[in-house]
Amino acid sequence: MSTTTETTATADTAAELTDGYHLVVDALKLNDVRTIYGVVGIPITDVARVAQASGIRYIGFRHESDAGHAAAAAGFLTKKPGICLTVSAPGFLNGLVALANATTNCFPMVQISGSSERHIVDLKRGDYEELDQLAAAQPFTKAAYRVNRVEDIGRGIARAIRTAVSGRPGGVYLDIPAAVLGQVIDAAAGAATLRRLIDPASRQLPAPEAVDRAIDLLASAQRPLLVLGKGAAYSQADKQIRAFIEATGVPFLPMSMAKGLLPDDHPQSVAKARSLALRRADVVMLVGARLNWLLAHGKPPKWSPTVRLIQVDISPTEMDSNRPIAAPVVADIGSAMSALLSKLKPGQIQPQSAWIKAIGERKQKNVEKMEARLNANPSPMNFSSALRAIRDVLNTRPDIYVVNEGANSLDFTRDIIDMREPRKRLDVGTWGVMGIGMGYAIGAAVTSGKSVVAIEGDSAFGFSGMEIETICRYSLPVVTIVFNNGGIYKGTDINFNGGADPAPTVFVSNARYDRLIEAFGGNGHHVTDQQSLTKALTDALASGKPALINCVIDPKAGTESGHIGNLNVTTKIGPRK
Ligand code: ADP
Ligand code: TZD
Ligand code: MG
Repeated sequence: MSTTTETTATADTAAELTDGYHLVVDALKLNDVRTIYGVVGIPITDVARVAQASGIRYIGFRHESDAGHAAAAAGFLTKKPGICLTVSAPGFLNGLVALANATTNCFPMVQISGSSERHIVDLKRGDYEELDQLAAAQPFTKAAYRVNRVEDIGRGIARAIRTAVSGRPGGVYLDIPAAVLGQVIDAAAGAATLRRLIDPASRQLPAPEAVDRAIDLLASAQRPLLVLGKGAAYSQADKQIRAFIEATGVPFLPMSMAKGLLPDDHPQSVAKARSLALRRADVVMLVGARLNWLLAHGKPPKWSPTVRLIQVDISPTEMDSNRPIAAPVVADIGSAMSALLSKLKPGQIQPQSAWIKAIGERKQKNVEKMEARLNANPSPMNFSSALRAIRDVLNTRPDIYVVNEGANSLDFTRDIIDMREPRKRLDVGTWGVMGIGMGYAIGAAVTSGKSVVAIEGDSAFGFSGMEIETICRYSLPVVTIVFNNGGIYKGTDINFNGGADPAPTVFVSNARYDRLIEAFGGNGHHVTDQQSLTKALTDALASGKPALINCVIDPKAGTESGHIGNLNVTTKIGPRK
């Protein structure tokens, strides 16, 4: 009898109290967070445990950069910030790479990190994992906040989420010191501090005169072009964008992560006549694409010296960053495209037929050139022949996510693998960063429940390769294809010193990446020709199980830095002993 009473008393007491750990989880849940990506340890292990117990999915990684990249991918795909959880100092810094990358790419993400004792850290008394994380995060993020009292957890999480997802999306850092996580308070009082965000990413309507200006400029064009960037893909305004493009007949160029927003085989796509379209267009409308290095800063000779520009972007300060924008449209893309559509009069925008014809002819010429390369069947395989086999399998599965990184592995894949559905391609993005591969693949698989094919250079794969254990642990439908040419760009460089050390760009030749995944119960395939590649990929996709295909590519295939070799600064002296 007395035992029963005691048990009830304990339960009652527990029900009346809460702590920082529970409030973090409750605040996230209240704002519809369903998944946390992280690596646990002091002081945040119990955040993950409490999250799991309360029905939030916790995906544990082997390295924080990968957890962060997964969260960033989730942010891009869902329009809600992906959440990454890290431990103090080194774990925080590992995650920060991904947070900075998310910010650079305009993906919404929140990194929540535990941190060490403030009164020790701030006097530099030497705490376990001591670092002023708030200060360290500031320059690399859209914003960085710290919660100093348990009753501010709800406010901190609400602020972090709204900051990440509103306006131009980006990465937000939220610092929660261990002591705050451990603070115990009255449960009802704690619950009262939580807040559910109302409309965290409000629509931003364009000014009517900005819309008129844009339409007038486009209507005055003879050779108009529309460039779709990953901001357009992110906006999920797929219907309005397609309707505007089809209503106007304006040719469009998808940036790499906007591929599939309209299908790559759409008759108005100029992806296969990119250089000609950019060089000759007289009016270009940028939709969620920055005029940065990926678009040669809008400068001749890649662009016409007299081109006039329209830019649709949520960020007013993006305008004029490189070339003057004649018609800025500051708005969210969905609202902007709806407004443009509603103001557009039938037949008002008419690209010259000679322009459409010139693009069509160039496309055909380039496709024929590419087909010749794709139809060759060299032994060992090169990038084109391997990608032809992969393309033929993926053509039957437009629902599959494609993650892609490397140098030559990136360029050839982007050009050869057509995308037919929006937001199905995730790649190295604005920074051209290596290491996103397994994180993005896991983020896409977890978010969508669909299959992912990660096409990876062997160097690129190495940055996050250990996460194949994570993929196996959670039985995710991820097929990783490693284009194994034995090195960074290629596997045949020599050491100019003639010594025993390998050249800076080369790896162990004939490495068996397929055996790595077998250590964790996944399926490894080692392929050296198109037929076995086709079979391995088909089987792997049909099984829905984790697989890794070690795809042997000629070590001589590949060029320095792929398509951006021109960015290497070389002198006539060159490397020497
Ligand atoms: P890409 O690399 O594909 O050319 P960028 O990352 O350079 O694309 O450009 C994306 C742009 O999209 C950024 O300038 C960003 O401000 C903008 N953007 C992101 N989301 C939205 C949105 N919902 N509405 C309008 N613009 C957006
Ligand atoms: N480190 C990081 C984080 N990002 C980078 N972009 C690089 C280093 C430099 N780098 C590139 O720009 S591409 C690349 C590196 C190391 C790898 C290219 O080799 P790969 O691809 O095997 O992945 P290919 O197919 O052999 O060209
Ligand atoms: Mg390589």
